[in-house]
Amino acid sequence: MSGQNSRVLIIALVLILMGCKDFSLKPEIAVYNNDFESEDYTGIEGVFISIFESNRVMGFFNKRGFNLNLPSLPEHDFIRLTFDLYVHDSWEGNANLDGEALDEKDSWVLEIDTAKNLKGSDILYYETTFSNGLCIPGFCYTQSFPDQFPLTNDAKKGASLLTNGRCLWSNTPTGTSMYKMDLVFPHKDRTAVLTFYDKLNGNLCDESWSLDNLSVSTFKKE
Ligand SMILES: [Ca+2]
Ligand SMILES: [Ca+2]
Ligand SMILES: [Ca+2]
Repeated sequence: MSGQNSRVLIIALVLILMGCKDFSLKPEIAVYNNDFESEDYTGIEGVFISIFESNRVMGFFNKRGFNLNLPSLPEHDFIRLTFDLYVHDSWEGNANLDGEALDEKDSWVLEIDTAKNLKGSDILYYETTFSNGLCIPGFCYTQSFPDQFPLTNDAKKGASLLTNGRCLWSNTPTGTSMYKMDLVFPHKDRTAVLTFYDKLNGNLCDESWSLDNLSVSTFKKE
């Protein structure tokens, strides 16, 4: 399966699961849960905690991120991650997609088992872009989410909450957009390393992200 096809499969699975009201009936096993309030960072490399609106979050990050090591998973066919992703300040999404500088996009990335030397098609790689930029009829700093890069959607599409910015836009009441992420990947190995990072181009005050309420579960094919 090509990388593109596997991404399509992942999107399809996410859509199916999101639309499945009986999800709790599947044999889903919780394997990790952290709201970062209790200072338990077992398995995490790259811990950086800050307070955002009276809440402890992982981050904020710019051009970096963290790993979560899960060393003993139950037997499973799929791994599911849910978390709150805070997109702070002036992310421009795909703003430069049609220009010369493709690297200028503001991406957020999740990789699973990067170091396991998997075949290219088996590497689990999720990349999307977010935008907090202007989006009016006729002009929009588009983003890829809720799809993966390089698809295009309006800025802030799918956001669950808009709140104050973090730094550059700290006085802007819509300067942060929060997304309730829910991602499912085919995965069988009994260990997993989850790598969360970004490919931002501005500095930390210009654009950054934080993450909270991270849960991981596994389930088997029925
Ligand atoms: Ca928290
Ligand atoms: Ca920016
Ligand atoms: Ca940017």
